[in-house]
Amino acid sequence: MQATHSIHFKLLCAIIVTTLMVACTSKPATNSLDPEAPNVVIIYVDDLGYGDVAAYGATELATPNLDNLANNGILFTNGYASSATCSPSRFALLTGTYPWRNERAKILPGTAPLLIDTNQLTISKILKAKGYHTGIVGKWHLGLGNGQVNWNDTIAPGPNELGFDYSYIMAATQDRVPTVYIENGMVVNLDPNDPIAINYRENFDGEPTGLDNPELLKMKWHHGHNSSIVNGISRIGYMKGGASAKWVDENMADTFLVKAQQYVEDHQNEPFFLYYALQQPHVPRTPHHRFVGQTSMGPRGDVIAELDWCVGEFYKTLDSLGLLENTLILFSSDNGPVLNDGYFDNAVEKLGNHTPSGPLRGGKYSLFEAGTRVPFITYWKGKIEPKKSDALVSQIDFMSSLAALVGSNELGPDSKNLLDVFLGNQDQGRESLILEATGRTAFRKGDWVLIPPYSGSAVNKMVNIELGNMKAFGLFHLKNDLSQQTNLADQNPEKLQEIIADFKAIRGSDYNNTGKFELK
Ligand code: NG6
Ligand code: CA
Repeated sequence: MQATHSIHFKLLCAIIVTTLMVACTSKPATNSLDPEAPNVVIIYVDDLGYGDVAAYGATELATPNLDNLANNGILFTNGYASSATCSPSRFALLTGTYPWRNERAKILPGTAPLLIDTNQLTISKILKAKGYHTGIVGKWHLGLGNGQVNWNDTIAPGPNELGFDYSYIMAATQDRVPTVYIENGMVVNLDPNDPIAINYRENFDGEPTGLDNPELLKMKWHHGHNSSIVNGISRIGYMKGGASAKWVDENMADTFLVKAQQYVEDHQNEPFFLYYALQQPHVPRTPHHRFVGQTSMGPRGDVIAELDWCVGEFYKTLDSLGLLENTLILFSSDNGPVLNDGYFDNAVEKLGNHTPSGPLRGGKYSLFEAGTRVPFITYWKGKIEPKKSDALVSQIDFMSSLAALVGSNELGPDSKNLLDVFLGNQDQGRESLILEATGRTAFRKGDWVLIPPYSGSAVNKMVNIELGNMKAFGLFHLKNDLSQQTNLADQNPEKLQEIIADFKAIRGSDYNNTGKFELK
């Protein structure tokens, strides 16, 4: 009896040892990385303004967890998203390429094909090639598939074809169909007997809409957003089927948080890169009931409180696993703030004294500063010394900088290696940067910003935001005039010409998209 036991035991040991050996030797050949290589986390939020964070000057909102990162890391005062809207900013972040180089880099519908060519270099590919495990949790909004997506089958290409080993995403935005989560290309909880169909042009017979069935709505639409109704909220686009897979908006923050935490737990023993893209405070603003009423500002304030809490809980996970000293955290927002972005949610009425843009002019969709200048924080416990930095930096620089961090020589086409600036060893950022807003571009150079003339209304009346469309060139000196009140173009003709020339050198002669290239 004793002997049989010991034979069994030896056999078991042999099996375990062999399994471990196989497991070890079957690691990918690329994984030559030092196991101590730092983890990288990009925490990316949606429509959070420069003035929405207490560390950036907000007095009416508490954001203790964002403040923790900002006050114990580097708070950048001149940190930019590449665009004043989402898809172009995300495109630039992941590819290190200016969005105006890709004519499809506009706000995408939920049915858009993948915006990034699968041959194009991405941050995730660079880190994966260096042996990192790579994951994305949250908002994607970069298109999926090749044009004809069957939502009931594997959805590809998508993040998993762009260097992400793991993905748990919403396809587009919280206000666009399909309103389902997609994990590694498969809709989560889909019942094959209730297939999903999506159409952005016409409704499916018999399906209620926000336009025809306002009695079914718990949140009313203000402009747009009057198509299919999901969870009492009408969306952009029409959707049929997929009942068991539909998300519950109020649980979305928790869902993404748990997935992000799980990802870190699963990969704590290897170098990982996580792109954690939260949906707040984009519309529809649907705080979990734990956060309802936590601020005096209604849903917009409450989802910022929720966002802040999520960042805090995620931080605690890194802390409890002992990963903070070995993880670089980059925090930013995809574009500036907006109040009424299409639903009646009291964002305007309950704003009180809060200023989502802080001292900046404009907001989401705008070529003025608040469109693209956003909260921008780097944090690495024990490695980054806390400070404020005025260096000119952009999310487009993450790609080349992270490549440098992991010992890769790859450079994104428009991305600068600012690793030393992001780590606080240096204060010299970019010399210049092209800003984009709904297809228009402006040019920041040093303390100056140049906005070329654009036709179109000065103000988008629906969202009540100044777009930055001016009849003549705008030239502003941001150091002396942060809120862009004084146009110095007429007073400084030489400066104006100098900056136009620099702008053209990067952007090309057709810098304001007139289609009229200048004759030499
Ligand atoms: C706009 C939507 C807005 C928002 C935005 C995308 C209307 C009228 N407005 O077209 O609500 O969804 O697209 O926001 O439909 S972003 O942050 O993803 O770029
Ligand atoms: Ca956005």
